[in-house]
Amino acid sequence: MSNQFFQNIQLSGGDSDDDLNWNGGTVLERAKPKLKKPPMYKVIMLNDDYTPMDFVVEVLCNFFRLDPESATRVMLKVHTEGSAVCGVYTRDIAETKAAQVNQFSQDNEHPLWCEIEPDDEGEGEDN
Ligand code: TYC
Repeated sequence: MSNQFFQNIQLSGGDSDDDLNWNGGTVLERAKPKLKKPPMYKVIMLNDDYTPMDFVVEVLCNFFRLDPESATRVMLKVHTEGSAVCGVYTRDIAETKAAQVNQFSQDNEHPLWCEIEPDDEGEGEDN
């Protein structure tokens, strides 16, 4: 028997005469679950010279569920450093959030822009 929970370990018989009545056997050992964490993506917000600061804070509160204090901190980081991470998500969610922000900004005639990039942090630390 071998499945996702157990793996067979084959025990081979030795060559010595003492082993004549034993021709090997099987034991089951608990297998490591083969679960992989999904690759994660950062949503990165870019600075521009035109979008009003309170619009950026509103976006960070509404799309990234930040409280007003954290949203203000992230907005000021983007403003002073050029970009900042708004959140880290699976690929689908990161793409959706970036697209929603970019559409909402365009609808409101602001050049505010988000993009996504792979998050290398924590890679290869499954199980
Ligand atoms: N730099 C903008 C201003 O001075 C504010 C701003 C902050 C714009 C963050 C975009 O992602 C941004 N009004």
